[in-house]
Amino acid sequence: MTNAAQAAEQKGEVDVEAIVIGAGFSGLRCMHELRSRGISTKILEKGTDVGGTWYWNRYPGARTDSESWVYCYSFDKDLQQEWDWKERFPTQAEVQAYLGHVADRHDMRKDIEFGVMVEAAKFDEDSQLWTVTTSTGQTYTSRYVVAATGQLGIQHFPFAGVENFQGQAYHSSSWPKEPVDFTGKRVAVIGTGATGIQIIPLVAQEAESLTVFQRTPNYVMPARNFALTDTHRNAIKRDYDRVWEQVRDQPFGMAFDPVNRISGDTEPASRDQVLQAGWEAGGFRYIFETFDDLLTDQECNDLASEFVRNKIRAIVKDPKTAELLCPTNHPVGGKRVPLGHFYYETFNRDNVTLVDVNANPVERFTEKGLKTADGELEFDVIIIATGFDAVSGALTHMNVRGRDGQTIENRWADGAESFMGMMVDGFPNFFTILGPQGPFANNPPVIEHQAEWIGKVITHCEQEGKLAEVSRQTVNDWFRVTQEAFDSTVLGKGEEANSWYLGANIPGKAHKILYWFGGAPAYFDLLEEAERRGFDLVDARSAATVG
Ligand code: NA7
Repeated sequence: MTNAAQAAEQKGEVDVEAIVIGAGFSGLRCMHELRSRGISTKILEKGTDVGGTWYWNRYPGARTDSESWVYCYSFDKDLQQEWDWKERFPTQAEVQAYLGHVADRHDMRKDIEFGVMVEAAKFDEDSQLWTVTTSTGQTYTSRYVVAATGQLGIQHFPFAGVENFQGQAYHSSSWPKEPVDFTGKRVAVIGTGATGIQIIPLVAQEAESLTVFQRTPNYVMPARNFALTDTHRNAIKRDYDRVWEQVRDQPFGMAFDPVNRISGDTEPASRDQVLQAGWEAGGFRYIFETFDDLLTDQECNDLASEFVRNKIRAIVKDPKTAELLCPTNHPVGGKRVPLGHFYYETFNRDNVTLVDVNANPVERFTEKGLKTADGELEFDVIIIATGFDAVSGALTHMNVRGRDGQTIENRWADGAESFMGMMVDGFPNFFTILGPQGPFANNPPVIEHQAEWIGKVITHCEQEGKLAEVSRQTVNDWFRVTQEAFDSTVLGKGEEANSWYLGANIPGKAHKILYWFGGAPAYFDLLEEAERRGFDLVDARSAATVG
């Protein structure tokens, strides 16, 4: 503990050693980590329960795109034996129940304040403490702040006039707790990202009519969800150590074995068979269990892209609709690949219409529906599935001030940057989980590694009497290798297709790669290397002049 902080704490100025913002997957794991290191921790949470992303995104069809047995924590072996996942891809309700169970099991709720929004966090250079202010006007002083604010906290709502609309309008991430009844209703869904693609097949079954507004078609993989049997669950539980080893070694943090196959070494006649097997296996297995060079070799990616387009053409009966659903301006993986639950099949229903927003843009809400370039369309319910100011939005919308009063919004004016997704120069003792340039992978294992690393940094700083701070150079160096890793893939074309992981989905947002695409295992190794170097912290005394 630094002298100033010690003095402040002795004077009773520290309310708690660490404030964690958010009680989702990251916040709960972080609380566990810090508590186990003897750091007193309080979570401030906007929602009225734990869950984070899984609390807010309760729209029909919301479920994970990662398999349940790896979309969870590994730190508590008894928990993984005790919890029974019901399906391959669990629903929002099931994931939220799981997180509630974790919070209860580890007696976390007593240190979580629900229903409070953090409005500001300010670092004081004299006391070297943070002051966090909430929507209720309450302030807390702490030595550390961890923003476990998730990647999808700030919704993108690009249309004006919703207040004039006489029907029901919902953004997917502010869905009412009570189910919405679509029976006999004329419904619109705007947006066909991972969210819209989950909503559309379910709403189509209830609504009188469903109009889908699509701007960029996606490569939608069939999820092929199934209920887990006791046999399957028990096999996973018996084998959990190996499952976590697979996750540790797989580039995207999934429990898949390496296939050790590249397209160039595979007989042309067999390539379709390989892709067919991946397509049949469901989920992300099409990407990760077919060809290892699918995301790095243009020819291989072209093959995989055309294979999906041909599937769309085979499934969707109306040729015009099928062509509209075929992505052509980006490679498979150039935008986050969504999983569909009979998504393409839904367009064979008589009550479903696809509108190409490029030819007929949505302009605004009206009293009766939507004004598009072609005229007004009337609806009873409009669902806005237009995504998020992802990764950085939750922090740039919060008044976070570091050294010299600089806001993080200002620091990130040219695009969000951090050291390994966790630390930003000029913001001492401040951490992010799943921040910019962290791995693009199944989130829970990434969260676990990051929470543990942050815990180690804090312990180190407490022991050495240091501030946890990195230099601008360290951040720049990490960004450079992140860019290099991304450039070695074929995914750069996602920029033309408004990919959110490039910041390209929000008008005016700086385009910058927001994820490490160098593989989760390499990232975990680099975390260990940084630890051996003393976490790449600057000397607290010279921190103010670094950069
Ligand atoms: P996404 O993936 O950002 O998808 C948003 C969708 O909304 C996408 O199809 C957009 O088209 C569309 N969109 C955005 N703005 C407009 C306007 N102005 N007009 C028409 N259509 C628009 O968000 P999701 O919520 O689906 O998924 C976010 C992540 O959550 C997901 O990847 C998972 O990690 C979980 P575009 O593609 O930009 O042309």
